[in-house]
Amino acid sequence: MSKEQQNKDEIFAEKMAPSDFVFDEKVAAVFDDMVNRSIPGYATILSMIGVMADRYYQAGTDIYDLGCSLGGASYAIAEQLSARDYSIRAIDNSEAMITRLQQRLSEDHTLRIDCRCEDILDTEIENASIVVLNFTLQFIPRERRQALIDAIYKGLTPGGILLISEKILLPDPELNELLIDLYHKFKESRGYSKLEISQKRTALENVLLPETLDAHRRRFCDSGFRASDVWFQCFNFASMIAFK
Ligand code: GEK
Repeated sequence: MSKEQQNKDEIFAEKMAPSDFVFDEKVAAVFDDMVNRSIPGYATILSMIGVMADRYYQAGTDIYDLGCSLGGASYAIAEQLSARDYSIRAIDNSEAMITRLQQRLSEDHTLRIDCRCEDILDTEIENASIVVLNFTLQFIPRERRQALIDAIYKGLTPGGILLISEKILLPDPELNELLIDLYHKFKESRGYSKLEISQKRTALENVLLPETLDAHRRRFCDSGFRASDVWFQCFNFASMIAFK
């Protein structure tokens, strides 16, 4: 583990005035720790994305990792495809994330990961057999999500797949509250205090906008995906696959 990966997330540890969450340098510096302690099953999700990429990657196509942060999904895919002639486009609109990812990539020239700082709403997706949206769509304004999924569908080759993970809403309010509460217990078990959990929740309120699994399914169907389903879920976090 590199020195950078050991940085502990203490961003919300002290009492502070509420403000919206942003993917700035402070977050990028502790992101590995944050994501591992905040997303139940994160390490499993990444390695399974690698396994699925290995099955569905088509030679001569590109892989897109949209909202790549520090490239967790890209690295997992690169590891699985290391013996093949793959090409990954890792995109994020946080300069802090991309600067750090570039630095990491410069340490290993065997990786075929090309990263760039760009709004994924402007990304031209073409000749893709795999598109990854690992906990990214939830940060896109709701009214722009259909157009993004449409663009992904259009850019996928026949037989291509979309791998997407999201924080989700449950239609039943009681169950929804229960899963949120269990999720907060999970965070406490990972060392976050009640104050950290509540301040982060407030910071994400206007920024991370979850939807139900049905809303996601409907959107995939409306874009033209022939089938989609959940392949992993823990509390209110779910990973889905959609097939072109
Ligand atoms: C992982 N996928 O480790 N354009 C580009 N990037 C964006 C946009 C946008 N419009 N909106 C948000 N992002 C990663 C984890 S984190 C999830 C993804 C989380 C980026 C944002 O800058 C951030 O890096 C990422 O989406 C979301 O597998 O922190 O919960």
